[in-house]
Amino acid sequence: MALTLAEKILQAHIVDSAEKFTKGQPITRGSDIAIRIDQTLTQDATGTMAYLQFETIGIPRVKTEVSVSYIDHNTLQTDFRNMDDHRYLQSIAAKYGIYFSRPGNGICHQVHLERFGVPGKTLLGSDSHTPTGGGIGMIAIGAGGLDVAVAMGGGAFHLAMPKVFGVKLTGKLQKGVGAKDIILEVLRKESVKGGVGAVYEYFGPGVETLTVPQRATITNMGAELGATCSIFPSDEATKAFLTAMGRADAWSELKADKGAVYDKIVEINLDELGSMAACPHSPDAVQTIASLAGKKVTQVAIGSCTNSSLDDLAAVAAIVKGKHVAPGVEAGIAPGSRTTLMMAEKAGILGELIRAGFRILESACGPCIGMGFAPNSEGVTLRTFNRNFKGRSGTADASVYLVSPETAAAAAVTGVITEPKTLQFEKLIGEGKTMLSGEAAVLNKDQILNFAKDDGMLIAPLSMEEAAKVEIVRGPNIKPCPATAEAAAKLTLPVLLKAGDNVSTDDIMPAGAKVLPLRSNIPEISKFTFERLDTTFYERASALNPKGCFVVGGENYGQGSSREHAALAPMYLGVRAVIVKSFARIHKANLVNYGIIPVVFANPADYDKINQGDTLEITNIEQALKTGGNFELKCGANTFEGTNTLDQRSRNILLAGGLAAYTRNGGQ
Ligand code: MIC
Ligand code: SF4
Repeated sequence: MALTLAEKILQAHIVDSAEKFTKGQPITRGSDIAIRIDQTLTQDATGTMAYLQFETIGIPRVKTEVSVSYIDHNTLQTDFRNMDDHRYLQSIAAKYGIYFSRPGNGICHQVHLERFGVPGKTLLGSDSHTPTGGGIGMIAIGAGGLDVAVAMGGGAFHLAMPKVFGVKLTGKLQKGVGAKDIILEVLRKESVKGGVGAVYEYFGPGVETLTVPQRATITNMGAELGATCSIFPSDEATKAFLTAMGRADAWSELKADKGAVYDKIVEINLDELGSMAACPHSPDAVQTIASLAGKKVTQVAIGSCTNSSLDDLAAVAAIVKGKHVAPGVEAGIAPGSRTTLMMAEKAGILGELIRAGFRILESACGPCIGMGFAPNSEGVTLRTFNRNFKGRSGTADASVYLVSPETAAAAAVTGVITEPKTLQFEKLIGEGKTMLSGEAAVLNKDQILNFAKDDGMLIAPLSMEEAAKVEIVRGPNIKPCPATAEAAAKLTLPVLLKAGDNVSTDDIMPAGAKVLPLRSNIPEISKFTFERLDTTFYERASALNPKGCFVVGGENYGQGSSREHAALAPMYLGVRAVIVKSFARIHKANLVNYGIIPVVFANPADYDKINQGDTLEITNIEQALKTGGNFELKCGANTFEGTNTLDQRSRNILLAGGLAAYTRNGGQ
């Protein structure tokens, strides 16, 4: 039977499955599987909690092939806290056999693609954009830090066998149109919840026209579709990219079988694709640039793990060449990695950007996560990033448009939203070629190799003997992870918050320069829980604690980031169950890991029968967790059902009072 590429890689990694299956035959979609994880990555904002959990597992060294700890989020050091976290993470990496990517080396996903990614391997990362690795044919999945800690300890990653959606690309991108426009088109068609429970697999003749950085832009933003991950085949373009990175040995050819069957197919003709933007405040609010043209822009930001490769910087430099940033615009650029920055310097791209008036920001997440470069009041900012949730930029009333580097560059020099194809420019990088091939290439192979091979900002794991001598360094802001509550037989509690659709983890636990330094300190960070939706939540929840409360929400609850703080802090404040119309994948898993029961309205219309402040009863928690049957809910005179969407392992985790307790009791 012909299999998709995603199925082939998943099958090769299955260590346990609920259903008996024959290798080479499709596995029933939705059935529970457990896969071996070859590589892990963490970043500093989620890493401290992940490693605090990892320490409690009590093993001397990680059991993965490669584990990397990146510092890229909390690099705005306004006091001791962030650098204390960096030191803690560096000492943990030294002690447990983990690579350490020092601050300044770049954004985790970009660096991982360049230095560690291997086609056909599995990667689990404590960051929702880990699927970037799908750009070179990896099954790369984002997860909560606790799941990543378990994987570092050699444990499997549990998931429901995803559906595989095919995206058939034909034609070739036209001048001024970028890879970002492809994924924006997929988002326009599929929405921010279209990919829940699915992998997007790209195929068709259009694939070979795309470079690895372009493919990585697309797989990166598969996270915004709610997908488990996205994947491209590993082909000649992948080989060229890995060769340029001095890692030709890592390459192997990977593709779907001829005649592979997809659960559905989305078709995009690149010849016909135009420039697009995701309008405020959702990555799927996509419109054509033609329909927005002429709108005044006050800020342009280029970078993030989505669009910060050499190709991206070159595309910007080509458009701004000989021009200046318009007087009404502030423009900034954050190259994705130190390698990219060095290559951009050598190729003359950096000089062109500085000359044009771009502010050069460090190679880190920066403005993407509200760490500086916030827009002005009511500002209009064009960003090459992947998320535009309200307030994430640091300015609550700003309008954030997500666009390609080409569109961002065009607005930077004209001061208004402009279709790049209407401007005169020459591409600096050969069309459809990798950055090292073709006459139009900006750097030759040897020049790129020189930079790529300089791993001076990566610290390799120590020998077992050396590692045993390492002392862990813990700053005063690093507090232990709080314990979870035990499962209750039934609960009668007030609904402390009723929220709408598409609540993001940024809404549940904001990031930004003020809050991010508290990631290692749950009691402190919990003061910001739901701050964006209701500034009184913390006080009201604290007054009720330890009795507890419920939260009610709409569709796609918990979309966005993998931050487990969006489960940990509510847990710490006494939230015992979250009842919604539907959940985003990672957040639902994080709730389970921290002992909060995720319940789904069996009839979405029942959502309207509950008001904030009502007392709600879940009458059969223990029984539902033991049997897998539905939850029974009572609110005043109304009774209704909550669908039990939990697999057996998740139910056992909840019965044990969370993943840490479950693992301590010998659970796998
Ligand atoms: C994000 O883009 O929202 C983040 C910050 O990278 C998060 C991780 C975090 O909250 O630390 C993510 O995408 O998972
Ligand atoms: Fe960093 Fe932004 Fe990417 Fe998250 S989405 S990893 S904050 S660059």
